[in-house]
Amino acid sequence: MPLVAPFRTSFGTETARDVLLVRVVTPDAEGWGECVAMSEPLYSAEYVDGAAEVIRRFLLPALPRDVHAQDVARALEPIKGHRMAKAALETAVLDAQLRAAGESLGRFLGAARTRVPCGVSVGIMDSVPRLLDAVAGYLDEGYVRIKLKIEPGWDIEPVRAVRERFGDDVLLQVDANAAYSLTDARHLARLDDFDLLLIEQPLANDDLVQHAKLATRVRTPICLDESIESAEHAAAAIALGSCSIINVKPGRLGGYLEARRVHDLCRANGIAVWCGGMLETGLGRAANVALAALPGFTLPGDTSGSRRYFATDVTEPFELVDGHLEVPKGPGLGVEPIPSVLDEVTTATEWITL
Ligand code: NPQ
Ligand code: MG
Repeated sequence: MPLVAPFRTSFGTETARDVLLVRVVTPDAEGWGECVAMSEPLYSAEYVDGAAEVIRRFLLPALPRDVHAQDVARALEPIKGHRMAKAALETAVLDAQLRAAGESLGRFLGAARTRVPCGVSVGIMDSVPRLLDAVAGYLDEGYVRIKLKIEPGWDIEPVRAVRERFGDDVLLQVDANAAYSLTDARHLARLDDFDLLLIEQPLANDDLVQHAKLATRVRTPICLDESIESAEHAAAAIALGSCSIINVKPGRLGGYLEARRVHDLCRANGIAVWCGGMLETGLGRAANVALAALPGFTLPGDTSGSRRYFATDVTEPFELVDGHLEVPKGPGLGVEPIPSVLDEVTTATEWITL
C-alpha cells in the first residue's frame, strides 16, 4: 500500500507498506490478524517474507485444530523468536473467537474508556521549515502529542524549532530508533532543555545496561521500544532502571495477550505505557486502539488516523474526532476489510488447511 508521503526514520525511508494479513476461518467465524513486520529487517530482525515463511512452515503446523487464543503462545513456544509472525496468528485466532462469542477486543482486554487520545509520529525531513509545516498540519488535525523522529545531525535543532514555533504546551517527544551510543550522553542531555515527555529508544535494542547508565546522565525520561520483546524484558528493564516509560507494541511483543501482561506489570511498578504504531492498516489499528483504552495507557499513543499513512485504508478509515479515536464496539476487532479495496491491494494469497 502506498504511503501518503515518504516516512524517514534513523533506519531508512519507507514509501510503501507491504502488509501481511492472516485470516483464520473456523466453522463459527473468521478472524483477522495484521503482521507488523516491515519489508526489510531494519526495525528488528523480522521482515514480511520471513514472517510468511515461518507462519506457513513452522507456526501453523504447531497449532492444534481447535486452539483457543489463550493457548496459541504456549503452542508456539518451541519456535524461537518471530514474535511479529506469532502475534499476527494469535490475533487472527482471537478475533475469530471473539466474533463467535460476540465480544469486542476492547472488552476482552479490559478497556477502561470508549475513546483514546492520539499522537502522531513525524518523520525526519529535508529541512526545518518542512518539518514545521508538517507539525502545523498535524496540530490542525487535532493530534494531542507530537513525536519527532531523530538521528545524529537531526535532533537538537528540530526540537528547538518545534518548541519555538508551537510553544511549551505542546506534548512533545522524540524517537531515535537506536541511533545513538552511550558516548552521546552529553549531547542527548542537551534535549533536557526542551521539556520533552520522553526520549524513545536512544541506544541499541540489546543494551538495557547502557540505557540504565544513560538514565543517570539525562533528565528526559527514557522510554524503550525495540528493547522490550516480552514481559520478561520489561521486568528486567524495570529492575535495572533502564527506562521509566515503555512503548507497548503488540507485534514486537508477540501479541495482544503479552502486551496486556506488559501493561499489567508496568502499572504495578509505576511505569507509564503508551501504544506504539507500525503503520498498521485499519485492522491492526482497530486492535491497537482497543489496547490503548486500558487504564495503564496514560500517555497518548502513535494511534494516528488512517490518513496519516494511507489515502485509502482497507477498512473504513479511522478518523480523529477532537484528537481522539473511538474504540470499536463490534465483536472482535470490530472492523473488517472492504472486499473491493482488499482485492485492489492484494498481490498474493495462500490458503492452508489444518
Ligand atoms: C517506532 N513507528 O515507533 C516505529 C518505527 C517504524 C510510528 O514511529 C514500515 C513499517 C515503516 C513499520 C517506520 C512509528 C516503519 C515501521 C518506522 C515502523 O519506532
Ligand atoms: Mg519507536
